[in-house]
Amino acid sequence: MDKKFYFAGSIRGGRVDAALYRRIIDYLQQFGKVLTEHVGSTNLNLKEQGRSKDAMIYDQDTAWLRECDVVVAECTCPSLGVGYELAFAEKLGKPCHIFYDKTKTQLSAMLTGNPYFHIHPYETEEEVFEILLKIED
Ligand code: 6K6
Repeated sequence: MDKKFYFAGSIRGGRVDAALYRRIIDYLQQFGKVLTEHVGSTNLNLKEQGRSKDAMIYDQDTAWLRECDVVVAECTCPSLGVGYELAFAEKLGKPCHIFYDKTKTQLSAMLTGNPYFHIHPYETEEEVFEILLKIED
């Protein structure tokens, strides 16, 4: 059975790293199915869509968090939604791998201070792929 990944990355928090998300999603697809492929899309509608459409997003994403085997989050660009998803995934007992570029940001102590999370600071994009390969071995 293919592994199911939940990839989390900033949407309304800012799309500066969207192309990197796309490359990580493409890389993960060799190991299984990425449930949240849209996070790597380069032409997203970032506007609030009203409570009912946003409620559909929330319902779908929390269902995918329940369904996934592992969460991979890229956290260089801070995002309230990604922080929420990580806390939600922790409560579900899902393994969570958190990546951030340590030359660009400092991660929240609410993540680095929680021993539940697997935290992967990196300096180059190649390191991200090397770590993902080790995780999947
Ligand atoms: C349609 C197509 C692509 O995106 C949309 C509409 N927006 C969202 N769709 C699905 N998931 C979303 C959307 N907005 C936020 N999320 C979830 O929250 C994603 O799983 C991201 O990991 C995270 C980003 O949160 P914010 O706070 O940066 O938006």
